[in-house]
Amino acid sequence: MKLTGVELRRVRLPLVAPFRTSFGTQTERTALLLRAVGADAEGWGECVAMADPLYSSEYEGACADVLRRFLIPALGGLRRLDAAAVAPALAPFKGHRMAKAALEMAVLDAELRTRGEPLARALGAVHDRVPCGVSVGIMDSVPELLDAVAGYLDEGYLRIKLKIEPGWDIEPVRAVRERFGDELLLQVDANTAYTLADTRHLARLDAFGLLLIEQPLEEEDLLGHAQLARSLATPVCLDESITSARSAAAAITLGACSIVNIKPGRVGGYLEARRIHDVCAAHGVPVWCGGMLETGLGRAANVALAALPGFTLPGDTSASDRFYRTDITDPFVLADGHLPVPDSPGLGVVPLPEVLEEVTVGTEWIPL
Ligand code: OSB
Ligand code: MG
Repeated sequence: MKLTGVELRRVRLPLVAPFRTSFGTQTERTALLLRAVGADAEGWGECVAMADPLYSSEYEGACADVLRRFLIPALGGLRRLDAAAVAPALAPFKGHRMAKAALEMAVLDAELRTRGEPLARALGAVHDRVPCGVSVGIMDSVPELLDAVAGYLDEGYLRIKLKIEPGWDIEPVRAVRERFGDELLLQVDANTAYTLADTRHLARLDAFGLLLIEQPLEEEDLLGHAQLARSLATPVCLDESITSARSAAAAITLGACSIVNIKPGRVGGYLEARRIHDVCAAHGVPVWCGGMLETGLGRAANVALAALPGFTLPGDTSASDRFYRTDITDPFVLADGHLPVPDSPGLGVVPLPEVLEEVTVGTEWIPL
């Protein structure tokens, strides 16, 4: 069955509370959703790019543009819905991994729904639920942070990740460790906010028994991360720097990281994400599933991925209500610190029509 076209849909969802990172403060999530339509099947994709190019070079408007002008038209030659054929068909176009990932996700969902196969099974999942962590933004004060962390722990989250930046690192980490004890699984994420000149400062985090420090230095700086890793007891984990299975292999070989955050959007899709999982497993490197404030669509797929055997650390696979009062799918609800892995065909979830209508800012049909 051939693809007849793809609908691009821009949605806007308010966040339950502002989310501050070292690169900015978000109060709403705008996102691009894709609906790949074949003769008798359709599939959903979600593009994780943000409104502005602050996390990486990609942003929503550019993703819509490259999808409409280059990527979707390049699938006109596909003779049937086949997710494995998407990346090769898009390979001539450089970069734009988040846009490519969204398109592959939509085709993959359509293909699996046609076959009646859940995404988790197709990827090689071995669990029917996954342990969940939560990413906690930078706050105005330490007491406010402690209240937020206490709330998440009450909800059952099994691991806490603190966003850090220069001026918000040692003290908040110390306060959380002192208040919640040594048993708490705790890690930090700098989103590239430091330089090698901060090495001695970051080594002060070694006192707090962190699981890892995520992406302290800039995206391109694998050698810098390798040098930093030699000076820290805290394991270095990479997020932004890992854009493919090849870059993961390079980072591991160089000693730039000993743990990898896998985000399918950042690496061009769920199939490349699985290859990164495999490369890391072959090197004995633990992985965990990152998040990009996904709606229920991307969340469903991330939970399926996180059920693969190498995902041995809790991910940023939090419940729908971590960010959204009303998700566009049936909400993912935490049970005993875990989320259930969807077991229906494809993503296993679909948007709720009324909610989708409410959050839609605009739609565009790209015929093939
Ligand atoms: O670096 O992991 C990150 C959100 C947006 C962009 C980058 C990151 C994040 C998060 C939140 O930390 C993850 C989530 O729960 O979706
Ligand atoms: Mg990160």
